Amino acid sequence: MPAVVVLGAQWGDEGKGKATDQLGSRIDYVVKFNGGNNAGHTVVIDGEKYALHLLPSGILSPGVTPVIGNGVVIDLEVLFQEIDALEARGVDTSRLLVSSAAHVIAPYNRTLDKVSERFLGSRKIGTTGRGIGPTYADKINRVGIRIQDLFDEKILRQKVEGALDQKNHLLVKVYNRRAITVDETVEELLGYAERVRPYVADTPLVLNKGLDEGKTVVFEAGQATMLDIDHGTYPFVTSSSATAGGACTGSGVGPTRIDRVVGVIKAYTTRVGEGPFPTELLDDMGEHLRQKGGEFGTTTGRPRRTGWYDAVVARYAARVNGLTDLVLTKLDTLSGLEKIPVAVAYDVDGVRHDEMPLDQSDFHHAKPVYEEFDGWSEDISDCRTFEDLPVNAQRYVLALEEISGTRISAIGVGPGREATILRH
Ligand code: 2SA
Ligand code: GDP
Ligand code: MG
Repeated sequence: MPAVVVLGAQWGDEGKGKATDQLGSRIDYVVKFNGGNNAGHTVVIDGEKYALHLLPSGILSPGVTPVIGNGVVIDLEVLFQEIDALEARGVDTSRLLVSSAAHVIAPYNRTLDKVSERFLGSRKIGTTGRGIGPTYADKINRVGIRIQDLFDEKILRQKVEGALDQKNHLLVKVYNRRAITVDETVEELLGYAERVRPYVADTPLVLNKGLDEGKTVVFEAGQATMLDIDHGTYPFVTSSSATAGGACTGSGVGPTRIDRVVGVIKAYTTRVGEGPFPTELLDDMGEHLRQKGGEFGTTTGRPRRTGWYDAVVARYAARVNGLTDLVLTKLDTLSGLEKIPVAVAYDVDGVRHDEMPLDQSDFHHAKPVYEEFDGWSEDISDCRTFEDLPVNAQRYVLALEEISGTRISAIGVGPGREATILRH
């Protein structure tokens, strides 16, 4: 499996970090290709918990080269906080490579993210407030700051001046905030230049050469399919390409080189932030899943919204990503339930939709059509083969595989690296 994309098939927090980390001993490079420190990936190794944001999950495996690709947006302060915190715990971060074309989250973009959410009020997106949207907007507007700009003060100053011309107008006139100066911004960014320099590399060249030599590369997505800027529940999405295509544009590796696309999917569904969520449970059962599954944001600590598995979403994710496999996670959270409903289709104003409605406003009031499965009472966290699972858990997995249209090649039964059942 020389080139494998690992991405989220729902609204994020499916357990991509664990899935990527688990491949650790068999891979050479892990590339993060989209998003930034809005991401939160929790990995548990020998009972020790690591929360990663900007660094690829591969950083925890000795021998893996972690790569921050050109599609990522980097908050330099957070990058070095994360590096320092991992080094203090004995993790070697020296192999890290950073693309010179990755964009930098300038301090004014963090401010703009927060004030614009406040300004939107009830129409807010529910962002993580990390400056992600405004930084990608700058990239598309061609006024962004890239890592390579940190090494030429003249160019950096010109770019910051250009960007601040527009931002200060917004900040002062629309949001009633103080203007941000070019000097303070340039000084802050330049302060990181020498520290980041040793990590900077021509990452598309490194990765393509690696593939030529038969090395194994994992492309690790942040966020997920339903939060993708093109394929997600727009406008309640993040501002990057979290789907399989993003792995190519965000890393500089072409689609002909990708061998497998693995969708990580929870045995139920969660979402954090605003936006439509047809199978959401606003009752005690929703609270039960949140508490039992520990469903709180890895980055912001926000309670996650919870609901049943949605096979319409799973099939959609399979289609837009060309999934070859699903990794089903958190099956253990469902232990102890008598019945487990699964959405197999939607009802929109009396019309059955077996696939995702074309129109977002239909999706906003889609009502799930449920099929119910029998639950199991046993604790499954020590199961290590499919046959170890109670028969109703096996039936549930096989039913999800069938209605989702993609083989389930691994099953998560706990947060630890070892708590996984491999099937293919
Ligand atoms: P942003 O900040 O512009 O990317 O927010 C836009 C939407 O994307 C959602 N989003 C996320 N959803 C799930 N998990 C994310 N990472 C953290 C985690 C989130 C946290 O792992 O738990 O700690 O709150 C993530 N990042 C962005 C966000 O909620 C908005 O709906
Ligand atoms: P990511 O953003 O997709 O990497 O996911 P997060 O790390 O934000 O959230 C997933 C959470 O579930 C983390 O706390 C993981 O440790 C945990 N986790 C992952 N797989 C499993 C599993 O199979 N069972 C249980 N109980 N927890 C899991
Ligand atoms: Mg997460």
